Amino acid sequence: MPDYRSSLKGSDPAIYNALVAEEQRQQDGIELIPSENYTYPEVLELLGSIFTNKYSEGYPGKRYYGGQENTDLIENLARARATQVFRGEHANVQPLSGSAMNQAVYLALLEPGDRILAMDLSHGGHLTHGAPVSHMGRIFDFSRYKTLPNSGAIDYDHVRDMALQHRPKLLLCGYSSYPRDLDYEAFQSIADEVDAYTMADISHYGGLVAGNAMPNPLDFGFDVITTTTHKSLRGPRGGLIVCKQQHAKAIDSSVFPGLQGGPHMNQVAATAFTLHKAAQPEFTEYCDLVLSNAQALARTLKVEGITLVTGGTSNHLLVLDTIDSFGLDGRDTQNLLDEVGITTNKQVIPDDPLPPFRPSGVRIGTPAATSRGMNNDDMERIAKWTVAALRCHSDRSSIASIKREVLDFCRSYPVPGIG
Ligand code: DSN
Repeated sequence: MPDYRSSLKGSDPAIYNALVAEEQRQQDGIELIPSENYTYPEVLELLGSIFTNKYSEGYPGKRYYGGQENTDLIENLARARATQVFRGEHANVQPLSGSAMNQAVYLALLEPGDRILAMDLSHGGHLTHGAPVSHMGRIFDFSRYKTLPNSGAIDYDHVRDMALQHRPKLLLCGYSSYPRDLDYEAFQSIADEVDAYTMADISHYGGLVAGNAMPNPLDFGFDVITTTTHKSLRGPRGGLIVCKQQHAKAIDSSVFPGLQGGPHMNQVAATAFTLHKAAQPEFTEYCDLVLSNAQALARTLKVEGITLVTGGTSNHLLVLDTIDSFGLDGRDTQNLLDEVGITTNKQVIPDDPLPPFRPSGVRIGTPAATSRGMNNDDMERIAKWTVAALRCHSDRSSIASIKREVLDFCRSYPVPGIG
């Protein structure tokens, strides 16, 4: 194999140095952003492989260009593994990432102007679920359900009332900042009542569904699931769609030629490998640890008196109300935690009185830390460092001492793929 790194050092030292610095940053800190993860060394190898040289418009057996014997093989494997792991009838593994993946589904099943009922972004939904600033928010007619003011949980009676009132053609669930599991049976029964398609964007917890640690919407009769491949699934950046056979043709044509040109075959190869890993018993152990680590974080934070949206978690993520807990907004919290080597992201909380760039909370999660082998005891330590840093934020020597402890701790947990 050619040594790309050593040639990069000579040919573009600025980019090489940034790469080395990023390796150091990832190794020296605790990654708590719930949508991030450390991928497998094999995925890095495949992403940097010569599959990146190939154009493969079309699908296996029906491509526009020649020379597809190896690309057909990897895409067929990726599709077969996706349908097996997610117990679906058809899979498309070409979406370049999450936005294109969701757009492809809307455009496959609906006509512009059709109505979609989805979770409000500020209550834990996602930008691509029709936020007014997104193109899809302008092309389709989105109605948005919110969570309950007191508990922060979804009220399925409210979703049903909205569905009866707005008669959507698509009922969409899934979240990027909702710390609870979903009742897919309730969603499916509401959709049946109004004759809507059902779609679950399980991007955040796709790995946990693949590892059988969380319920699979397809088992409840959903039409489509979408998931990015780089979050809890631990794969390359990308998206995949798994659907009922009746939607296969519409979804495939919507991805290509509807929305995209040539797929990234290096990414498809890495997705195939990731799905092979997701089918192994060790992956289920990993997913169980992701969930129990989230419980351990929540337990310790609650003992410390921290306010958690919905009072806790039943998935891989937690949303902390930092204004209520520390009198610090999410931006200041994120910046302070960066200083001690704990990476989080500022986050709006339901009905947040503050703006998105300076919201009332932060979001944390356990997939990345768990990929480094961190366990329940480690989560307790991380929660205590987090609280200590935020409580003594104006005391520079305490901040420096927490930073040193975090750094020492991180040395015991090498990042997969670095070194
Ligand atoms: N940016 C991702 C997240 O953090 O949830 C979703 O797109």
